[in-house]
Amino acid sequence: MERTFIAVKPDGVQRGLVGTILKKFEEKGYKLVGLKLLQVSQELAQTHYGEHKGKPFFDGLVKFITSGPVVAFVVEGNDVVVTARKMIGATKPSDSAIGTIRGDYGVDIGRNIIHGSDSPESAEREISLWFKPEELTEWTPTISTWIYE
Ligand code: IDP
Ligand code: MG
Repeated sequence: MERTFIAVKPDGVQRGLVGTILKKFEEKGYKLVGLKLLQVSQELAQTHYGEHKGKPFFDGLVKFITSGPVVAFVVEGNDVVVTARKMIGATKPSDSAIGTIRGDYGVDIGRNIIHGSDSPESAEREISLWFKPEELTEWTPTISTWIYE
């Protein structure tokens, strides 16, 4: 089973979209294994977005992601990394299909509601950056046999 890291960014939290977003992942059939609300530090923001350091939007991105609480969570399931990215939509909301999270709720690339890991390697890195091992819970949903053959 694969895991991915998802974060509802400060705009998503401020707009009251946390429940809506969590519901989409729950209804899809993914298992929630970690969840928290936190104020992101400068250090965490810069490390998380390290690949974008030096780009023109980097400072604004760090300022934005540290501007208010973020809801971070980890979901588990078959092919969850790639499927979560499909559920999230393209980086630029105007390129995101209607029905995706960014396509339905986002307008501006700098306020695109949600983050999702872009590969299994990024997911591992981001999960260990945002969560301590003891903050992730192993459990078996009773509905598992109705989601997996
Ligand atoms: P992703 O979130 O879809 O993986 P990335 O290219 O990794 O997209 O960029 C990370 C985040 O940086 C985006 O979600 C967006 O919030 C922000 N970002 C990316 N490109 C721009 C830009 O051109 N202007 C403003 N913000 C940007
Ligand atoms: Mg990215």
